[in-house]
Amino acid sequence: MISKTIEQALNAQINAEFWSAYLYLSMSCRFASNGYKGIANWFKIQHREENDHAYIMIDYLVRRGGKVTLEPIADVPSEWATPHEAFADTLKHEQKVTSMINALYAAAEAEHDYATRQMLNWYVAEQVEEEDSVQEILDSLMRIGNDATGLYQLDLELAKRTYTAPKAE
Ligand code: OFO
Repeated sequence: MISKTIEQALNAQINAEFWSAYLYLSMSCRFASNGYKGIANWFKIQHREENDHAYIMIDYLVRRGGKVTLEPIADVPSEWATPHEAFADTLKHEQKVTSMINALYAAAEAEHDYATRQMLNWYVAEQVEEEDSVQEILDSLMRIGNDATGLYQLDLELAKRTYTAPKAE
């Protein structure tokens, strides 16, 4: 059985993961409409990964005898002036998600809920990867600046990203 405190905290995180999915789908649509197929592809895969993050937590909560409560997903922005602006927002968002995962981890420790703590280890590692991959793209965008050829090359590069199902339990 899982405590009410952890149940509520996991439900809030599930909602946050779906919000992230929605945010990245919005970014994907925005750049697809503006001819950046590679960037649109990158964000669409990001969208799928965020859904996975939510599904993993849903499965875990069910297995622990908890109740999953799906709350409405709040509105997401839909306008980004440049790819740089979208990836800068993405990094800021992922840093916020890292803090949320850390807070969940601390809550699980405070409740002596070691199973939840262990499940969250996967998210802790995933956040390191999330922040790192976005930072890498932002670094490229900084170097590219206003160079259209550089942006074109980066778009081709991001078109190569493929979806891989997560290996979390
Ligand atoms: Fe679920 O990691 Fe991004 O938000």
